[in-house]
Amino acid sequence: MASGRRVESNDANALYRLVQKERSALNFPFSISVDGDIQLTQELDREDKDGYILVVFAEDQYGNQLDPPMEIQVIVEDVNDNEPQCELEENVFEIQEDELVGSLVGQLLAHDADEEGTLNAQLMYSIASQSPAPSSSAFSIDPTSGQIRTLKTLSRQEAKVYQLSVTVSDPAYSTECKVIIKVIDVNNKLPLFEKKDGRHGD
Ligand SMILES: [Ca+2]
Ligand SMILES: [Ca+2]
Ligand SMILES: [Ca+2]
Repeated sequence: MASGRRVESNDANALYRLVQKERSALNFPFSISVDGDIQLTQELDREDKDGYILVVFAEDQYGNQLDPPMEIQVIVEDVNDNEPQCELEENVFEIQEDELVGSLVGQLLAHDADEEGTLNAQLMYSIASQSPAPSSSAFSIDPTSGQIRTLKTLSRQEAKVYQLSVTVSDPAYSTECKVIIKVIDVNNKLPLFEKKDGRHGD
């Protein structure tokens, strides 16, 4: 940040003027003192704007330029001030009841508004709870990708629908995302074909 930065003209009587190079609808959060000190006038938020180009003019009392305008680039560094967000209020997945152990059920999608590729936006996934309460856990989640897989062969007699609460965390914050997994019966379609064919399976 440019807080505390000073510019100095060779002319001791120079008056300083500070403008923002690009047009912006946001307030311009910098000012310059008579001594050429650049100050921050309000808190910066990288998620609103991640950089500024300031132009400093040194002028005499008649507004004539004493020096060529000086450009100062300000990069707003990220802080972790956003908690992870679930992309959907409810993630609904379906899986057939005879799928092999380890089958992919779906991928939970979450988002973090902090700077991509940094720890501030690095998300970790873990299953906080499963309903109906398991005799053994039915699902696992990959901590980095959010991919949910089966830990056992599912049976509709055991449960037709599972509800998972998944904790999604960055290094400072966490949020809970809801996942609904419907267990689909594949066998109930077969008798229809058998009747049409007039044949009976074993
Ligand atoms: Ca922010
Ligand atoms: Ca964050
Ligand atoms: Ca941030």
